[in-house]
Amino acid sequence: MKKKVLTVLAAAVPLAAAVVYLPTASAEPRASATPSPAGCVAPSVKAPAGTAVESVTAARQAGGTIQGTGVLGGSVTGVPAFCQVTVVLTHPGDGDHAKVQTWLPLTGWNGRFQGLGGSAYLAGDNGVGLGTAVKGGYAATTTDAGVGDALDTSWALNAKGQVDTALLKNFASRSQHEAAVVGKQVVDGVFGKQASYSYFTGCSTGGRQGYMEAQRYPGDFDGILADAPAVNWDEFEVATLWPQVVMNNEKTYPTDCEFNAFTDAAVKACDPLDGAKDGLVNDASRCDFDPRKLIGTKVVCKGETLTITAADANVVRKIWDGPRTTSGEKLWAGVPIGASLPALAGLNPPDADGNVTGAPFPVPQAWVQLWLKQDPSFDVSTITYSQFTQLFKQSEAEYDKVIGTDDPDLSSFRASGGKLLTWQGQADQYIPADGTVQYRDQVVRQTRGGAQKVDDFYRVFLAPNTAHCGLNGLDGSTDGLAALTSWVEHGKAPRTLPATLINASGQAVSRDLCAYPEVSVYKGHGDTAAASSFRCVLPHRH
Ligand SMILES: [Ca+2]
Ligand SMILES: [Ca+2]
Repeated sequence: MKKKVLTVLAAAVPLAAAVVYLPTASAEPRASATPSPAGCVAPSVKAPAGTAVESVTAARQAGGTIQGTGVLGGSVTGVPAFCQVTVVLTHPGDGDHAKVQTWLPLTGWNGRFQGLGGSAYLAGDNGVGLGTAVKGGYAATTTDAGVGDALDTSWALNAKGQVDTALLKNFASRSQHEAAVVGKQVVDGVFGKQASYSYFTGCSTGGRQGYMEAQRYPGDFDGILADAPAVNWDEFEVATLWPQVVMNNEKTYPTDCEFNAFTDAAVKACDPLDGAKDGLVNDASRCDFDPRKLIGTKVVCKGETLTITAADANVVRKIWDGPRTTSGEKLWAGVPIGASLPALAGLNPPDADGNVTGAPFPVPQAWVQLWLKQDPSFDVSTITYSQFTQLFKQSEAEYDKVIGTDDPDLSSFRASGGKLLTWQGQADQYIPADGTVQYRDQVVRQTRGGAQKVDDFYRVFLAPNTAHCGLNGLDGSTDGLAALTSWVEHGKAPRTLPATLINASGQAVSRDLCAYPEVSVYKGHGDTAAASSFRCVLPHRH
């Protein structure tokens, strides 16, 4: 289980080796002068408002292969020599120490600055993203926000056993902004020249941080690439525990193999609804598969023949439907049809007596135990349906303003000329894309001129059959940063986002991802493996 968790979390790290780079603007050397640092020496850094600088150090690094730190690991090869500047910040009185790292290429700087976000409970990058950025010519900055690794939540509670609100604020909102302020100064100090453009990139927690920047610190970045964003944190972080709550309350624990039988059947049934049997569910909103169709079906799991029961189908129906109150009011989106079910509905191996128990995904489990219950020993398997509703509402009441990251007022970001670009997999097993498009719909409602005006500065692209942060290399690839730099620097708004996707048969196919709310439909002729056989249209609502 742990290995699986790490594999999917690692998907949030741009694995350079696995990414197929399309011909892009970001890969071109910039024509303008590219200053080299006079030397790798610690620059003077003015403390961002509310902070004090504890130390500034600089060290020349040889580059080469960079190994990612912590549980996410990963590596990037061929990184040129760089200057590493480390600035430690504190918020006086809070006793925190946030480490802001900036990596500056010693040669070939492209004139751009890039801030990098984190994954799960990791606030920043583990080195792989920084190395990839330097390799691409960027000067790059990240911060650890004074917290821990991706699954390290030891910082959640203070010595009194209460929520450490200072560290939560670091993680939720302020440290990323402070890193941007510091990183830009470091670039200026080391190169003797300000960056021409500044960008932010992140997926999952990193995506959420990008949205927080756009909402609260609209002047920090010219362009923000915020993928599969963990916005609506207060809601979905509880909602992702729902599959476990369903299994425990229904006392039914389908195996991974049985869950996958439901997903495979649904994908197969929904594939042709978009006009092309291409192994992709292009319009997920049309996919409405009744899990009861599988009752009585026999599936072979690890050599054993199992029969799908009505109880199994009921569990899947509730997980796809998503959390509801006991009176039937919908609380949040469920796991999307087509997304991996065992990711959140994982099981522990049977004990000596053959009893099976759920293995909750550690990220929402920690959120409930620590930030909601303030009790690290709280057993999430005891949560009833009515207690689930209470936890969900508690999370909204206490944390919406802290980490919800769902303020639809992007007028200042828009006025500053910023561009916000997002892609997300429609088979995201951790963060349903429904929350992301719901946010965009709210921005549209809030913006005079509606969707057309929003398209001028904020676009969302959905990727069929793609898992959480999957286009970073596991499920396919796209070059969102190239599209973003072209938008920011040349005013070319991306109408589509060219991508490589992996269809249900495991084949790589090219597709132009459509800007939400448009969906991809088959033209009726031509190779279904080619993007040119499809076009983007507004979906038929039904
Ligand atoms: Ca299809
Ligand atoms: Ca909220």
